[in-house]
Amino acid sequence: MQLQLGSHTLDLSQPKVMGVLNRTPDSFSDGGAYTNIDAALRQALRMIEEGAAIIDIGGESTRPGSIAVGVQQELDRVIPLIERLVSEQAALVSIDTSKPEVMGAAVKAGAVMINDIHALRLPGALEMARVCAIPVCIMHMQGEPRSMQQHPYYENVVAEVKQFLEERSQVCESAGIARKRIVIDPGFGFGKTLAHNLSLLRHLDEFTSAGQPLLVGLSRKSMIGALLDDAPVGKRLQGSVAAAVIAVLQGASIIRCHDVQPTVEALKIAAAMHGIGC
Ligand code: 7PM
Repeated sequence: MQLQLGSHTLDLSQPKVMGVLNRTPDSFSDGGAYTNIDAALRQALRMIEEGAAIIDIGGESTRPGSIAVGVQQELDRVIPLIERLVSEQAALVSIDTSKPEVMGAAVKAGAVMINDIHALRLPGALEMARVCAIPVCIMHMQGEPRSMQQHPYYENVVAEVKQFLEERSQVCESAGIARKRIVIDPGFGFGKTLAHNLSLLRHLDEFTSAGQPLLVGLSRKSMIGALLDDAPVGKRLQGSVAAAVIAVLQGASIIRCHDVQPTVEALKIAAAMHGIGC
């Protein structure tokens, strides 16, 4: 499978890593705007050196319990960084947003992919993604970030998440977004209990049947912490890498993560197993 990202063709026969770059105040808290953008740029360049194929840039915190930010604030956080990264021709940039205004501005600044945890459900997002004509990752989420972890409930989490992604893919297609540009993501941790997340991981291979690339984000998430005797975020590296390996063995093509170098190395081992052909 291949994904056309601007003028670059991403070969997904080997799993690829998407490095996370959050431009939210909690991730780059000290100093003025200039220091912030420099620190963010350095982090992006480091992730590229370590083997990230895509850098996912977000200016809106989506962590459980978080509150929404305004359009201008989000633009201020992400656009200068995208412009600098793209001008140095350093990276393929994905814009992590649900707001059509931010999608449009980011693509104008050089982003080549849209990552939307709301799966283009905000007013105007579907139309903006169509006009941008670049790949879009649509993610499943039950509820909204503010409250989604309060009472996640499913009759059958795998069937329901699959059905949602298929329905949204159809809506996107009807709106004029080519199916080969639609990447799907079950949304680990987004309105899901540990048991729900584990069911999704166990049955992840079922999500590849539609022939669309599968992206997953497991890095540092609470499910990893829960499985490691409530390890804090800083102690979830090995668990996150293990989860990434499981995900690619189950058919995931793109791994969204924070710790690029260890993840890239681990995925090379997993990919090598498929490579020998005997
Ligand atoms: C707290 C909880 C902080 C979760 C940050 C997060 C995904 C995503 C995020 C994902 C796609 C994080 C997440 N997770 N986009 N954005 N898939 N497509 O780990 O799993 O950054 S936010």
